[in-house]
Amino acid sequence: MVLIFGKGKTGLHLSRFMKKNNIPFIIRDDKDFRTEDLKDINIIVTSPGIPFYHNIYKLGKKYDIEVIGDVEYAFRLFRGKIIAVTGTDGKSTTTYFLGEFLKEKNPFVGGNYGEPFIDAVKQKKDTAVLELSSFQIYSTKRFRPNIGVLLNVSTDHLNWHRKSSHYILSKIKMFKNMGKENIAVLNYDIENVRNIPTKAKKYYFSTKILPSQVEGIFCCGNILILNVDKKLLRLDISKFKLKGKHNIQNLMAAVLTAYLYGIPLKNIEEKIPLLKPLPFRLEFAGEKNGVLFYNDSKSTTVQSVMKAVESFSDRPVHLIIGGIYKGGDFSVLNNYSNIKHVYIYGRDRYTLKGMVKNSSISRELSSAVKKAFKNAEKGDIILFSPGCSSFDMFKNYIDRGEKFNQILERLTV
Ligand code: UMA
Repeated sequence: MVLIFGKGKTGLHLSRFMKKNNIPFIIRDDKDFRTEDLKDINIIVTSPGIPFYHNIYKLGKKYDIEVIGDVEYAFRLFRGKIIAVTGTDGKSTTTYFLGEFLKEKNPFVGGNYGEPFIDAVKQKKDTAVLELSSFQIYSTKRFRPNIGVLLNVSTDHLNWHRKSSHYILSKIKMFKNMGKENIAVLNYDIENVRNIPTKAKKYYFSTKILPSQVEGIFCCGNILILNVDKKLLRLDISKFKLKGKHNIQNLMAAVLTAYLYGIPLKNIEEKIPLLKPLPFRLEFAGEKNGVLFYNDSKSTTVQSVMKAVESFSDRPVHLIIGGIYKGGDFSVLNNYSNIKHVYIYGRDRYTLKGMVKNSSISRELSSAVKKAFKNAEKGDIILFSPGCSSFDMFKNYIDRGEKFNQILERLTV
């Protein structure tokens, strides 16, 4: 019998799958689990949010019951091809791009982004494009994708992983499992990503010209150059709508991956002008009194705040950050000359205030927005890029983004 541990979205989808396939199971979480529940259990399947130091792992060891995450469980049952995207930032956007490029193949697109991987098994899909968080990779054992994409690595989620080496290890894990018939798509510009240990064939993406012997993709202005199998191919991206260098990186990773998967370059090129920012990912939210508002509620790391600020390098920015601090050095924000002022709100506002010089604090998001609007002049940008978790005041980043839009609607000129 299976013990599903966790009663969130993952637990719910796992239990639906097991019901449909007549797999005996019980579902528990911290609130109702008792050690006696382990009596007839031969495997425990955890949800991504169950940390590696949780007691369920210790109990599994003690009673000799295997404990695996939902991704490993689905992997053992899935018969199609897997493209897995991971990294600290840009995972959702890159996964979405890939979903668009592969659309005619009708792939499953999910993982950390949207629906859990088990749904791909249920739907008997030929291909799964998965966004995987470090939480999800950590709880795998044999999981290995046909194509693995690593966008970047920085020390996000230190509160969950406790040590940065642990976090980095979990990102590397899936590449270690890959064999020479698999493909790794890696960021050439980050040394520890470039040199990641794997037997998979490596292809790279870079914002600088790649040496001719290195296979991959790089950009020159509005042109992407693909160097694969001794062929040099060009791709026009002048109609690509998303802002920022990081989105070019995400695009390059997705184009290269889709091409290596077998999608003709012409079909990929046609889709590029149609790509849109994901909701609450540096999304234009409106204009008031000549002041432009951008909603980047999905930003939960200092790296994503930096990328958002850099996207407006030619404009004065009033930056709003705050929530639950997950680690990272926010003092880097002191180096940006385009930031006029930083408005900090939420539970960990004092911690953040200690790092950011030109800043002020408010308890509520609405007061921070009002202050920013009062100070902003025509042509300025008000950028909501919290860089922290949302759970102090909101259900998740979507709820947080929606609340920001409501505050904006009610702002009086
Ligand atoms: N629980 C416990 N004890 C714990 C922790 C959790 O009992 O210590 C149980 C509770 O019953 C709780 C449930 O586990 O209700 C929650 O499980 P979960 O946190 O794994 O949440 P799910 O609803 O299953 O959502 C998960 C992902 N959540 C996390 O990784 C924290 C979702 O990513 C993902 O979309 C979903 O699976 C589908 O695959 C969200 C996320 O915030 C979007 N991800 C992080 C991020 O993007 O930064 C990694």
